[in-house]
Amino acid sequence: MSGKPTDKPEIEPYDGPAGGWGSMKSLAEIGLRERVPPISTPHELARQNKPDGYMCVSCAWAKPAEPHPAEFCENGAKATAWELTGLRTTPAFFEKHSVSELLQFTDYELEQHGRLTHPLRYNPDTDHYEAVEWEQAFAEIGRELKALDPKSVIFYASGRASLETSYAYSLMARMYGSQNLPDSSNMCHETTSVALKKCIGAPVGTVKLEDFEQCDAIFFFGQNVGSNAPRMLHQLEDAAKRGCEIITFNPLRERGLERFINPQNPVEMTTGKATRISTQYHQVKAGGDIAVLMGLCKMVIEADDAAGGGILDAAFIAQHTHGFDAFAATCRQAQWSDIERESGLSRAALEEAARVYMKARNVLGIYGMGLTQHRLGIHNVYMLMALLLLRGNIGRPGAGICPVRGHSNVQGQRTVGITEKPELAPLDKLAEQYGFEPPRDKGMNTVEACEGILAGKVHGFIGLGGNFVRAIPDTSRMEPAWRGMRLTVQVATKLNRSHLVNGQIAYLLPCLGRIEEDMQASGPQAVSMEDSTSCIHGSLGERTPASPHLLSEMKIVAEIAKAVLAPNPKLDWDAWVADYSKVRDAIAETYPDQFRDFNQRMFQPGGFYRGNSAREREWKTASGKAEFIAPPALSATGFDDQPDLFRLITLRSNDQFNTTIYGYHDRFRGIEGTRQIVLMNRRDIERLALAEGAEVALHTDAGDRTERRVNGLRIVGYDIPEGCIGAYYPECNPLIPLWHHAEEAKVPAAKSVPVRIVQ
Ligand SMILES: Nc1nc2c(c(=O)[nH]1)N[C@H]1C(S)=C(S)[C@@H](COP(=O)(O)OP(=O)(O)OC[C@H]3O[C@@H](n4cnc5c(=O)[nH]c(N)nc54)[C@H](O)[C@@H]3O)O[C@H]1N2
Ligand SMILES: Nc1nc2c(c(=O)[nH]1)N[C@H]1C(S)=C(S)[C@@H](COP(=O)(O)OP(=O)(O)OC[C@H]3O[C@@H](n4cnc5c(=O)[nH]c(N)nc54)[C@H](O)[C@@H]3O)O[C@H]1N2
Ligand SMILES: [Mo]
Repeated sequence: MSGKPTDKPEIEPYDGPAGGWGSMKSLAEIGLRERVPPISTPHELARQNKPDGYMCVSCAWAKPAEPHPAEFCENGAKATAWELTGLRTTPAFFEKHSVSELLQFTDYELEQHGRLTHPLRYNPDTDHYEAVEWEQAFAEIGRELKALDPKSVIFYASGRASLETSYAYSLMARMYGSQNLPDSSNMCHETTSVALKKCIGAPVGTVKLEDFEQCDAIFFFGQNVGSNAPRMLHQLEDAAKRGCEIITFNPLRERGLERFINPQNPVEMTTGKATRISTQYHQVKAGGDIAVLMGLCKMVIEADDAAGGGILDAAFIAQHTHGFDAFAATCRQAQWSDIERESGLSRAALEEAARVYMKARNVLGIYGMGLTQHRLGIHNVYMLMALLLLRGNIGRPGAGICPVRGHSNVQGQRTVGITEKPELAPLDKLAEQYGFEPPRDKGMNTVEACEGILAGKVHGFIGLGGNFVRAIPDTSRMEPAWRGMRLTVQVATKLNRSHLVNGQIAYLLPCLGRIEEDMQASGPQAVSMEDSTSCIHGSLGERTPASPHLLSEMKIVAEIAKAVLAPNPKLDWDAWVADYSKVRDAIAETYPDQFRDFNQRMFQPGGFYRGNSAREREWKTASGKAEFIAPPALSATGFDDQPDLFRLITLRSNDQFNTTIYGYHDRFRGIEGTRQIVLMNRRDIERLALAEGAEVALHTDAGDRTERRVNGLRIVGYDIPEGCIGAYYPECNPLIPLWHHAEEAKVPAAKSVPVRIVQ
């Protein structure tokens, strides 16, 4: 099986569970697809997410102290095979294909040639990438950066690079004079970082793995666990078997949230007996979660009113929260007709969910992009937090909030200084530790960087991983503007579209992956990362690198730093590269509370916990208490409903990691051989006199004059609420206006884009 698109795509409902033999079969195909030598994948997978092994390059879900014999999942294995691939994208490949030609390739075609092997410079005269020496690359990048205004240069990071590299990278940017440090989290959980900081005083989740053993109910919003954090299915399965109620809100019936067969459980595998995951499944409208949560909070508050107390945790509310009275008044005034209309759910369904909430002693709130990627995304998070606060469901065992992060070190990158917000970096400490004056003004986040590029104010872009041009909104406007930059440098493992849309001077610098041995002067180097539960893990790669010409990300950052910065007696970049434990010592000095004894603790089973004030019921907020914040509207979409204006949800398939398209099998959704589809309710298809299988275009209708359109999508009748449609990311990114983003957090609102269906 090649994983390529086919002329005859198959669309059939998938009846199996998540996991099970389907995932074992898929695993076997992956090895073949990537031409990984058969013995090497099992060996590497056995080391995945183990205390003495390496941390999976896929998602950021927590790694238990006592791992399963095989602590990996189908998609983690795909990510591993993707990195270990036997295929190579060499200078000969670039001799054969011009950049203009490569621009016609799909995302899948670009990455399928395997790992990059040599540093490359774009030659605009021939329109080809050509191999260069590393020294020459660093010298020219250094010269160019020195000639640019630091405030016009962006230093992006995509959420994978280690804590060590990320710390060094953000330090280098600040020493150079730039605080333009956007991160992939600007497109992802920045909504969480802004909202949780404001309401509980900590920007990250409070839940730890042990809480899954003690919760009585889980309220689960907008996260596709079966595809995007499959190892969490183990915790959900155990909780479900204990009788924990799992109440799910998602427009789509995602398979992992319905049923799961644990591939590592021989009895389940032979009997085919799946565990039911969700006890209630509510197909909320895209953007309808504020209304859902308003309904739930209203029920709880009014039930307490009626009973004369005893349902709310009045003592907790009095001692620990602020703003309850105003919030409760808003809930009491909310009308059920509005709640039902905006959520798309009946009062009876919401009452059923609320009853579980009121009965449960300990409740977890879990969520993903379904809450964060909306115009009013921060209010989604405030509302989920409010529901938990009503019964004191935070800061005690089995209770709390759990945003499921994306990239394997995305949370950690923010922890060690990759942030454009000066208040989030310990600037005084850095000034003292390294004897320099860091920039104090706010830098650009992802959306602001794009605005700067469109306005011609940004002249340089350094990308530490990722595929920025493809991941951001408004692709058709951004690509031409991108070429106006003077310098673009991409540090990467595989070729993607961001490497083809180039500034005047463009470099593509290939780096080691996390699974590969990182040999430096003092010996092989380990690195570390932080998971979704704030636990920090060491990771040691042992694989022979894909090419002898690759450098580690740490080395590349250090060489750029040396080329652009004046020597600093307090910072020896070469010594850091020779021995990463020195970087960890430096991190521990900058963040003594969280990283003390970093080198001693990094291989502790289960990782070491860096702490969370809200988990201790210490509220670092403006009022010194946890905040109830009432929403300004019941819809999170930020636009008015109009006839035939659809809410487009941009989705990941089960066969991709963000812009990396492994193949064309969206197994759980029963879509095979194509990504050019639009999922649509059958009543909508009928009402618009369309037909399943018909080809249509999507057209954004957001009230501005820019034309945004994606053609050639085939209609698939699907179980999705009326008025909502689904289509794949990144193919549909040209439809999202850059200004259509979450208030304050500026996360592109990729889960409710106003579009019309045209022919
Ligand atoms: N295999 C694999 N793993 C990954 C990734 C990958 O691409 N592939 N990406 C990684 C990254 S960076 C991230 S951020 C995470 C993303 O993981 P998720 O947070 O799961 O993100 P999405 O796949 O975009 O899916 C969001 C879910 O929200 C639902 N949804 C959409 N709109 C709404 C809404 O308005 N309300 C509610 N309640 N639900 C809604 C969708 O149906 C979908 O099930 O996964 C990480 N892990
Ligand atoms: N419409 C829509 N847009 C979205 C989203 C959505 O749901 N809908 N989701 C958003 C989210 S949550 C995110 S996180 C962003 C993702 O945005 P990014 O993080 O920028 O994109 P990725 O697709 O993860 O990047 C893939 C590339 O990373 C490089 N890479 C892989 N491993 C390594 C490594 O170890 N080191 C280095 N240096 N490079 C490596 C490879 O070259 C690969 O091609 O997209 C966002 N965009
Ligand atoms: Mo993400």
